[in-house]
Amino acid sequence: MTALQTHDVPDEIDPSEWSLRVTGAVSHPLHIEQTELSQYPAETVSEDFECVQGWVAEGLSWRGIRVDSILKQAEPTVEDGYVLVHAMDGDYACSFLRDRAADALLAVGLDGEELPVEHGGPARLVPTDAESDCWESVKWVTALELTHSAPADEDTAEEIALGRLGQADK
Ligand SMILES: Nc1nc2c(c(=O)[nH]1)N[C@H]1C(S)=C(S)[C@@H](COP(=O)(O)O)O[C@H]1N2
Ligand SMILES: [Mo]
Repeated sequence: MTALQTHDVPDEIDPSEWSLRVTGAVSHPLHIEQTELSQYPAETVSEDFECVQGWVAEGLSWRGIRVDSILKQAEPTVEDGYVLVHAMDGDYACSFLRDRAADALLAVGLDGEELPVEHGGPARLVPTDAESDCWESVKWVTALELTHSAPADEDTAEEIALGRLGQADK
């Protein structure tokens, strides 16, 4: 398997409704439209992607914006803390230590093309450290919420992903 698997796009995903909010413990909450993304510096990262279900996609080339450059603009009011990354598919959200989120890429391109909606377009979080779990690669990212302490109940991604284990091929 050298490509990402293609999963059904949930009904609530409408790329034309997409925008990115940066909320929570920040001095300047942001609301970024898709057309404004080109104002941020972009870079390319090559990675393999491995799902806990046992499949691997090798040599993916992601193009996107370092989350750090977006967070800096929002001016976080806490030194460390967490970033809860929200998606457009319902309650799906994943929590990261602030430094890890800052190092991640907000990917808008894949393998030289615009990131397709079935793989999380307009924007997907791509952690750049080797130790990331598949559910941390949040598709359809719509908000970055800065928090002081670790979000508990709202950090749903792992539970949703593991809840699918043994069901479909996700
Ligand atoms: N918003 C959102 N992101 C998500 C998921 C999801 O259900 N919703 N599933 C995760 C899991 S478990 C995997 S393996 C990958 C699958 O990515 P793909 O559909 O591009 O193959 O997306 C991750 N990101
Ligand atoms: Mo997964």
